Amino acid sequence: VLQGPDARRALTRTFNDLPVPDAVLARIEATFGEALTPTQVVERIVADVRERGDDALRDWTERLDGARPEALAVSADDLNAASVPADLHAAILTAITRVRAFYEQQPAHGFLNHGPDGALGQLVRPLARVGVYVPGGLAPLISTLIHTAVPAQVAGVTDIVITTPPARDGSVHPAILVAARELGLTQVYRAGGAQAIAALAYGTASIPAVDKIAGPGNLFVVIAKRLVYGQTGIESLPGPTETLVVADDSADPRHVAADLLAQAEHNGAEPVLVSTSRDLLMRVQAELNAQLEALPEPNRGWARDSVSARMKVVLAATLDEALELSNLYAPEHLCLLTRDPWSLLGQVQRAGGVFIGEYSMEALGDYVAGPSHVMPTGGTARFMSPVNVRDFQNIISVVGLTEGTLRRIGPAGATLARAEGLEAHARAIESRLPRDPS
Ligand code: HSO
Ligand code: ZN
Repeated sequence: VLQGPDARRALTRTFNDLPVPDAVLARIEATFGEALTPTQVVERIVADVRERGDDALRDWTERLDGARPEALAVSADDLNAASVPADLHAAILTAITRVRAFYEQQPAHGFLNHGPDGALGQLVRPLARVGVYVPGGLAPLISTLIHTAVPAQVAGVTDIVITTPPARDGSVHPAILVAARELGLTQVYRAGGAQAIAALAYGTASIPAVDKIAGPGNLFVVIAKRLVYGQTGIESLPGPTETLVVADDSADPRHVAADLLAQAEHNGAEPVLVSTSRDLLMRVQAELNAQLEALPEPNRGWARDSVSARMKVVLAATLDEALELSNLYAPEHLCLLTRDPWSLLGQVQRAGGVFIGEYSMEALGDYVAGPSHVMPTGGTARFMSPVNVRDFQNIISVVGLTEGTLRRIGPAGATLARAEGLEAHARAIESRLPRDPS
């Protein structure tokens, strides 16, 4: 149990020391025959896909995902034939409807004010082509496709390209295909990891280059997105998930444990518990062990790995200190399980999302609450935001002034230009100002 300065130290992060699980390093050595860093691995993969395109994609998919899909694109027939049980189909539609309704409320329009001085404003335009990365790995993240593509669609993007790692038999999970179909999306490609990010950034014969890549992924995907940024846009750097629960003595230890375990079952997850009650910490510990034992495999193994390798438990002196520590950590998810959680909202400065009270468990937010579950991780919530409509639009500034305005503000512009030593700027302004009559 961490406290005071130890807690501060444990919750302070820098992006470059994103936890790299030992299993990842071991897998790199087994795959490459040498001890490379994840960044070195990504640099190799991206350079290769950039150079050799589809062939490189197939090679890396075979090497890393164990499948060698000749056709990288999912065919229209496969897309149309995909089906899932009726309850799952209905749940997919519920998620799409609720996420869409949420983003339709986001103000995302521009402005153009015409006045006597002329017009100034902002045009808002949808991006032309967006890539959505849907992680495969331990679970087919159906919801992630919905939570990334819907805000893009609300923004007005019509050309949306999906990449997702294929299963070992080369297939894409039918529920992902059904969700794509229900979203009206037809471009689905079998490619995952850094190789898929490289393909989306540089384009290959099969996969078109996009203007922005959105969506979460494992460590390699995050590093790849960082590497290709500039060639293409990225919405944020959502990587392995993390949840910080703030709980006081009123919290139900069963709920606290359940919420921590829900995210712990994600690959590489980091659960954090901050409480003002030592008694609660003890009771959550007991609950956590009991609930872990009760989970089926393979989920138990995944959750146990996150809990044993990365879980942090903090005893805070007050709720103020708990919130201060949370702001320092900048969690992807902040869950408030306290007597009066709404009273803490004003102190929340940095988090991807805040989940208030016992009926707003983060797991519900993962699916059907409304806001996208694609949120900044690794402390990037200090400067990045959850996926939203603005990520899929660009703004164009509009300047359309009158002669009267030029006369009023032109001299200040010319003066600034000369102060910068930029004579041609000053003359361009003055060329259309009336000459001094004297
Ligand atoms: N909690 C994950 C997203 C997710 N959970 C998808 C279930 N499916 C990252 O925020
Ligand atoms: Zn989740």
